[in-house]
Amino acid sequence: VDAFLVTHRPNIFYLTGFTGSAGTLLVCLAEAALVVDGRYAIQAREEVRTARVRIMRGDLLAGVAALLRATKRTRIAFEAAHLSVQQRHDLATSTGRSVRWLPVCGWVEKLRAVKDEQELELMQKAAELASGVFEDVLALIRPGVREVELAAEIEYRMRRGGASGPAFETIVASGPRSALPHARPTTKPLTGNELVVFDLGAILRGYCSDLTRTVFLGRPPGRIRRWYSAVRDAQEAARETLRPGVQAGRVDSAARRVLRRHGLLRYFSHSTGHGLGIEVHEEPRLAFRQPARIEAGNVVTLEPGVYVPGFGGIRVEDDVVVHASGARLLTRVTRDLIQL
Ligand SMILES: [Mn+2]
Repeated sequence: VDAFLVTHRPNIFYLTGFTGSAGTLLVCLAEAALVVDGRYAIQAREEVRTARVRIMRGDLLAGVAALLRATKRTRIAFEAAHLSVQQRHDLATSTGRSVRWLPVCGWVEKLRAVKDEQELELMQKAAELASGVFEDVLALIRPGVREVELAAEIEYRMRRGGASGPAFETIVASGPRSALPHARPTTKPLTGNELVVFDLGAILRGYCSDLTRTVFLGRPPGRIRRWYSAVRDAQEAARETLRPGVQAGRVDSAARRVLRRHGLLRYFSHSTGHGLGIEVHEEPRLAFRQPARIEAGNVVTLEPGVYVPGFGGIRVEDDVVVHASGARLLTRVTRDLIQL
């Protein structure tokens, strides 16, 4: 291709360092141009070293089309997953028949999946921030406090710790609501003798963390202790499988095997983990029969769980980086069942 049009913000950030909310990147063989509007003129020039900054009035894609008309580039790749049908139509209309638009997928995502030392340092800090905040908030967890209050405390403290925001909407799910893997916090107060799932993550200088712990308020009955250790063992089995060259699906099945042995597999309703970085869900996916190979430098979550409808759920999630010899933990909170 003569050029590659990058429209996905996390990809633009990865390639240029630009953190603005609107921008389009045109990568050619010898140079690249970041097209932004006047709001980002100062910021883009400060942040971006790897591309020329072009300030445009009006629609950014129309600006890109004008650039392309002027440069006689004829084969342009675009990010098929990150351009709307309308945008694709408008581009084709404004560049005319001289330009061939080629849909491509995952070009930058594939690069992003392998983190360099500098990225790993940031991700370690993002993981430590989430870990520290969770440990601090433990002191506030007691019967009577509402889910939303704890979620607010977590997000506030992450922000105070330097996060630009939460990596996703913080989950605090208590009692039967903990059986919903993506429960939103409600005004429900915590009560005694119930499970509470906390899932939180911080964005620190562009990089995400993602941490889940399950707490029991009171003395957990034997059944819950057994389920909890099955989930923890499933996570451990996945972690032991994780190394460069292994298929992502094998990491997932290592966790599934443990849960099956405990008769809990039918309560595990999602995949074992996902890549983590500039986005909270990225490559590689640790999902059922996923054939992609794990590489050194991948950062993934390991988060098996069991969700029993009407009763409650248990999930344990950590972030790990893959090294030549295996997986190293980035998050650092006890993985024992926390009793309060
Ligand atoms: Mn996760």
